[in-house]
Amino acid sequence: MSEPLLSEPLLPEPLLPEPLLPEPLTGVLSGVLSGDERALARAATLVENGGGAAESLLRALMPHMGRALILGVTGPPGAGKSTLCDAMIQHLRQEGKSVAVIAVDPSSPFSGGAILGDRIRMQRHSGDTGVFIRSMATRGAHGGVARATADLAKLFDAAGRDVVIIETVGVGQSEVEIARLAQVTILVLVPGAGDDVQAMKSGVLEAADVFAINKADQPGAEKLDRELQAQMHLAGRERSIVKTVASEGKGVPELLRAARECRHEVRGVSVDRGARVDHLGIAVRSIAEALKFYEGQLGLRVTLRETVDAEKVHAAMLPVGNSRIELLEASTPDSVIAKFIAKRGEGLHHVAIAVPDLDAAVERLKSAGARLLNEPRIGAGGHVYVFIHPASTGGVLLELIQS
Ligand SMILES: Nc1nc2c(ncn2[C@@H]2O[C@H](COP(=O)(O)OP(=O)(O)OP(=O)(O)O)[C@@H](O)[C@H]2O)c(=O)[nH]1
Ligand SMILES: [Mg+2]
Repeated sequence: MSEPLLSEPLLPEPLLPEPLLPEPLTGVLSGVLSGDERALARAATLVENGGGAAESLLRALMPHMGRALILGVTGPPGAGKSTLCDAMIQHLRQEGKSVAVIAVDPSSPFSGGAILGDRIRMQRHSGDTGVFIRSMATRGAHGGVARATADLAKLFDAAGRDVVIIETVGVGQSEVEIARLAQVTILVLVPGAGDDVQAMKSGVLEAADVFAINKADQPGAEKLDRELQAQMHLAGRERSIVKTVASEGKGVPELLRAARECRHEVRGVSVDRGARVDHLGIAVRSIAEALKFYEGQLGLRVTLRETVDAEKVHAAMLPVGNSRIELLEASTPDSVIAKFIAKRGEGLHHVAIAVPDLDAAVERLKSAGARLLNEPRIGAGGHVYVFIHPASTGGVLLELIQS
């Protein structure tokens, strides 16, 4: 057997080590990761202030990010956003979920008046370490608020909070921007008094993933529901509309369910936690030739060979960790692999990603305008798969497989 190739270092020089965190930050970092609330408060202040220390801390926390559900709650002043947040916190705590809230108040650059109100509304959770509430005034720094809010959300995510709620008053463009930081944005509207849906600022409705018609105990909720449905129908968009009475906790479980379902769709393909690279398909003239390298030199092993008649290919599978390399050889002269090699030479033919819900992924890709090459069909190993044209993917044929 030949020498394994990887016994030689791949890189001429070792990679530079990450700069170490300054001493005081390592304490904050370990505190944040171990769930210490005081460390989290210190980290939040650091992150809010921005600058080099904040950057270093966030970089060090990066491997721990990506787990939280990040919910935006926006809507006009007095719609009941804080009351609704409070009711959602209550419900999430009963489920055993930990929560962080970022209350952004762009309307009062100097006084903390409204923010104080928010704190009071949510303060029944103040003794609960499972709830961390941070209020932030905008201090007139426009781009800065979005940045600080995004970074705080990342911090709370890395700190292991299951749900991060961002409350903003949704009246203008900058708030819409903040709403976009969230994975799912809930737009809180109330019946009656001049909130004609048609007159609503453009961009505000578009920012919503889920509508909450709050104060549904007051007249006009049905009318607003109908108006919203009509508006969504016109725009060709499907959005959940949930009626709530935040002050009584009514409709809150339904609202959270809608938000979670929506997040599932939003994350459907690439960002989905369950998605992974299934295999890399490499077009070769001869599998036997290629194996001299992959088996003989690299040290991988073929675990399965098969011929897929529908695609006119011979395939050899070589596992690499959780995924594998698939060597593909044309089984007939008119095989796509033969055509590929004639046109582009041997090389990477496709990348295959396994997703937990292929149908949802396909739906989403279609509505987003991606170019699918086939309807989902059954291929090698009984897997259902679909191909996406390289024009949509940056030049690589992409295969999605039901995992
Ligand atoms: N009748 C009724 N009143 C509600 C409901 N939800 C909230 N309220 C009341 O509406 C008022 C405003 O509620 P907040 O939760 O402060 O509203 P907000 O949207 O956070 O307000 P800002 O942060 O100032 O923009 C409060 O007096 C609440 O008690 C509801 O479902 N029904
Ligand atoms: Mg509020």
